[in-house]
Amino acid sequence: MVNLTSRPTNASEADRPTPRKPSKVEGLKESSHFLREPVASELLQDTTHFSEDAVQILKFHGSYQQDNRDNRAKGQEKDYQMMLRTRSPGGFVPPQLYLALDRLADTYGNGTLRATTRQGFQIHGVLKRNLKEVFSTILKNLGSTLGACGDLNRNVMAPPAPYKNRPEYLLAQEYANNIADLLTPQTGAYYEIWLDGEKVITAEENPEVVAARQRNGNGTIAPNSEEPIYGTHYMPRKFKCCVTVPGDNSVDLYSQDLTLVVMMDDRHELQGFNVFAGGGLGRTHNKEETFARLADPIAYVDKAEVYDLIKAIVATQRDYGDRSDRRHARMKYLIHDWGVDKFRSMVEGYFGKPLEPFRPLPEFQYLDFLGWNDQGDGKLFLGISIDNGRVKDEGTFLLKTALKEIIQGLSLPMLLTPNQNVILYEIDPSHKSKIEQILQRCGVQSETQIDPLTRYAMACPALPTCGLAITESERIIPSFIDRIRALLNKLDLPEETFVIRMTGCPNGCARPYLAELGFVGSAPDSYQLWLGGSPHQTRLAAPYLEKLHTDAIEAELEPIFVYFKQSRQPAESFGDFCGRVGLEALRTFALTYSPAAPALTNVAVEAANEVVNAEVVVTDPVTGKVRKRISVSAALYDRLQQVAIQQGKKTTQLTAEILQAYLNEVSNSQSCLTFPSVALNIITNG
Ligand code: SRM
Ligand code: SF4
Repeated sequence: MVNLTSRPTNASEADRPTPRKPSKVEGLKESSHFLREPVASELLQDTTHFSEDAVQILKFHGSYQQDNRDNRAKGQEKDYQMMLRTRSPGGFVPPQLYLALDRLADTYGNGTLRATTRQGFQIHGVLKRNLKEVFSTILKNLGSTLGACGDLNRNVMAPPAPYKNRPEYLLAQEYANNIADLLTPQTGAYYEIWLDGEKVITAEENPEVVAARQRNGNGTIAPNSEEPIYGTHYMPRKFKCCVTVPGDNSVDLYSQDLTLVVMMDDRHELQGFNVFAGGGLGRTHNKEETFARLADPIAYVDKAEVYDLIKAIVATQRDYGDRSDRRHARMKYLIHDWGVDKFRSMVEGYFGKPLEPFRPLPEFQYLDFLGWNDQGDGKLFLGISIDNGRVKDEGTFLLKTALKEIIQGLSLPMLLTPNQNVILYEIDPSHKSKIEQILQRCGVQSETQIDPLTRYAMACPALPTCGLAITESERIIPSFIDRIRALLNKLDLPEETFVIRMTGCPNGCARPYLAELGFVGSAPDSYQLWLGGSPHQTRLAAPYLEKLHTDAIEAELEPIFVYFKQSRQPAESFGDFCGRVGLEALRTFALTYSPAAPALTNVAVEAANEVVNAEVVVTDPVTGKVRKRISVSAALYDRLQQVAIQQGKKTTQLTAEILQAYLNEVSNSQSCLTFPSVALNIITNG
């Protein structure tokens, strides 16, 4: 299905999508009269829930119908409730909106707010009859949910760093906002349904954005449509953008459909943007044709043409993305199927001229901006870690109360981070101690007080609200982290830390495929285990195990951690180690690993010396007989040396222990055990 009639010159007949039956959602979009029906009619009905058709259209407005899965009972109606998600470009939440969300969560929701992995807030647990009140309150308090879900451009991300003296960061926020405006649906449906047609006062749109939305370069828009950029059928699937600055990967730039990197000149003036495209993480278990994919570098674009390029990329996906199979509809599959060169050439058709080559960039690093930071203009900002983004009060932990008190008292704006945390900014230094007192009184720990495993971890909501969850995620990750920390302590790795991410299904909402250790729900109480992502989320991890049962975490992770401890390079991170040695080496090591290493007695160091010298004859101390000739390869000797250093022993001592174990084995059994296998066993078991 194709929305618009005029096609760019670079498109040939062969490029036209093969006509296939459009998916049901395409029909619903077409008959929705630009997102009005059946939502508008069903909202007026006195029912507990919407029909399946209405649910699909409701998503475009920023709300999902869910049910509390903890309360499912055979023969009874589901415990229906709505989730609403804010659209907050760059994570910006003004104080008035935060306080409104806080109130709404208490009055109509489940009493919590959930900071998401795309810098939005979610309210869960809203009944259908209260939906309009919640929508309208958000709208009247400077918020929006339009386009937070559905086949549209989703919340545009940007680094949550309010540095006033670093123009590149200010520009990233500004352009995130402008892209969000450019790609906001223009339908009147949203205000008609939720505000009875009343318009709310919103910030003035940038005139360049307004002009770009109307400019029809080479078929990028349908000039007379209520939706000039999207047309009647909107996008084939969700579309995700971010803007970042060179070197800052706080936004997980490789996971996005479209990433812009702010490019400045030597005088700190904006020149243009480097553009990546084609990232995406959602997949389905046992369907190889679905996969997580990293975004590719595509081009550089001058600042004057950036909106035209964005429209050209959107138009390419809009017109050529798969509209029959929703599992194959994200732009990553278009780029995968076409290859980057063809994709670039098709985009050039809509753009109207050749694209400039991508420019060099420094390495990207993950930054979380937690703790107290200087804003660069005399004021401070404070990053507060939130476990899995859940803002709540529970027992003596009163994060929700603390945030409300601080924001109410000092009227501070907030930036939500892509890692489910919050940053409060515009803080006068004289208020620092007051804020610290409130946080302390409410039991909110600072970033240095929490385990770094927790600080860098993320988990999606999964059960009980997510209808797609196979396993627990947010509710179980704290116990997983405790167990992993206990295991690391046992293995004498108490300082070790790495990025852990967990999801309750393979859709990848907490971006587990970019973590150093990823858990992806695969069967009841079981997780796929992904290893080898980088600490800075610049590389995809790979699936090591298909179904790791929750009971087997220690048993499966211990060999991997031991191998890591023994064979890591200096300062090598866990993810980099797994990525370097590869899954096969990890599996081989785990196969030969036995946690219960036999206690070894100390024996003849002289004998060990001879062993490392090469061909030696060993006399069995029990029988006095010469049993075997043993030789040691240079490689094994190197390994012995390495392991001895790691175990804090002399090479001679380690070798002696190995020799003793070998002799014991041979004297106890007449097995055909070989010296290298004994040696390896001891080396690997430490
Ligand atoms: Fe997601 C669907 C939660 C970020 C990939 N996601 C869902 C739904 C709405 C379930 C549903 O369709 O019924 C989840 C609601 C759960 C609940 O109870 O609240 C859900 N996704 C989330 C959030 C709240 C997770 C979180 O821990 O914060 C994130 C909301 C972000 C936001 O503010 O917009 C969230 N989802 C993501 C991300 C990460 C990202 O965007 O950076 C991804 C992977 C990146 C990507 O899109 O490729 C992601 N969510 C999905 C997918 C798979 C999409 C695909 O291409 O296959 C689905 C299922 C679908 O769309 O069919 C999904
Ligand atoms: Fe739900 Fe799966 Fe997303 Fe988790 S990853 S929120 S289980 S869709």
